[in-house]
Amino acid sequence: MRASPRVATALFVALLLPACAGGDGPDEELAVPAATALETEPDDDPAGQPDAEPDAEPEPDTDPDPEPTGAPEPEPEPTADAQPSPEPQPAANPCDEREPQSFSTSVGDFLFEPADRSDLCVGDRITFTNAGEISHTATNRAGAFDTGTLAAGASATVTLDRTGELRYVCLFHSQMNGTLTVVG
Ligand SMILES: [Cu+2]
Repeated sequence: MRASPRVATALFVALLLPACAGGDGPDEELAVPAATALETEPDDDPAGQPDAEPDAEPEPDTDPDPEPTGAPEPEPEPTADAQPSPEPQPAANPCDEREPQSFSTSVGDFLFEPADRSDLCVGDRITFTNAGEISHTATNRAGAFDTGTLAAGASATVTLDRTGELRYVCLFHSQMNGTLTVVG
């Protein structure tokens, strides 16, 4: 029942091999946790990287949005429509295109010549000159103007200060009348 030398050698070798392998084993086991520790450390850095990525993404999103949504193109169209409208306005009032003017009206015995004038403007002046032999007036009863009494050869100038059809008469001779039309 005694063990042969070969068996004893085999047992010895069997004991040595595990011993040698066991010495290497603990070193490898220690190296493995060290590697895992290094892997956990980099996790902190990646955590910072994802934060930077989301910050950069919202910026490009906001920039492209205002450009396409900014609709300055429709705005010029309404302005183009508004431009034609102001053009007819100056044409409607010729008095905006000229300076005040002066006119002369002859006052005869029992008539004004010319009696009527049109297209007058505020600021225009009318000079009435009595070319007759008796006194007359050119009077707007609404108070727009009044020459007062004009003796033979006398004259007076009135300035138009309002728009409208300004009728006037001679206070001495009701058959003497005329109309000054002030348009602007
Ligand atoms: Cu008169």
